[in-house]
Amino acid sequence: MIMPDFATQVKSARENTRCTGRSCRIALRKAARGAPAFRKALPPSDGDEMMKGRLTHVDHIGIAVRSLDAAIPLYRDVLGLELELLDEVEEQGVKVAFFRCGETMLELLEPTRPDSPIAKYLEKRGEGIHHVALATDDIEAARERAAAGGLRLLSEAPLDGAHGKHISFVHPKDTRGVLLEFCAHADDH
Ligand code: CMX
Repeated sequence: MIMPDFATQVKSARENTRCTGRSCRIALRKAARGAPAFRKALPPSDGDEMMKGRLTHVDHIGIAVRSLDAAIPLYRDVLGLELELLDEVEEQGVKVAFFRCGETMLELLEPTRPDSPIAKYLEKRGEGIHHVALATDDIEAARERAAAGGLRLLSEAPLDGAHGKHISFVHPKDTRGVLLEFCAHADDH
């Protein structure tokens, strides 16, 4: 489906909902969520196909750190977040600590070996936000949609991640400089 440009979408929403300013932005949000009264403000989509591999929420934000021992007290004791899980993902060369913050988690990542992607990241950019992970209940469909949109997937199949999840990365150069991860509970896949 080819999406009209942004100006055309706003014009169409204004015409269809006869609204301006803030109310128009609300109408566009409702249209984007598929609220029936506003659906006509957006171009038609083939419903079921669009739902497959839908990205439902930010599952976690990955933060590269040099040392979990040094970083955990900040997030647990100073910020007061609940430390939910410590894990090691051998395949990725990382040790991780997950902190719950509502529906979203913060994942601190420390490299366990020099060829870990996190070690390379720290060397080049220092500590900071490394990736944003988006949850889906169908990781294969999310991968297919991304690939069909011309995005480069960084593995040929989903990988095992922490927390018993299946994960898959998209190249940051294809997503405006953000390393995106799709993740799904193993049971969902
Ligand atoms: N976010 C944004 N940009 C990034 C990035 C990141 N996390 N990592 C690398 N880049 C950028 C680099 O800055 C560089 O840009 P420039 O060419 O403009 O300098 C470019 O991408 C290439 O980076 P690189 O340092 O040469 O690294 P590689 O190409 O060898 O690898 C990447 C980059 C993303 C392909 C690799 O890190 C990868 O495969 N990542 C996915 C796996 C992963 O990150 N695992 C750790 C987390 C595991 C977990 O959560 O469990």
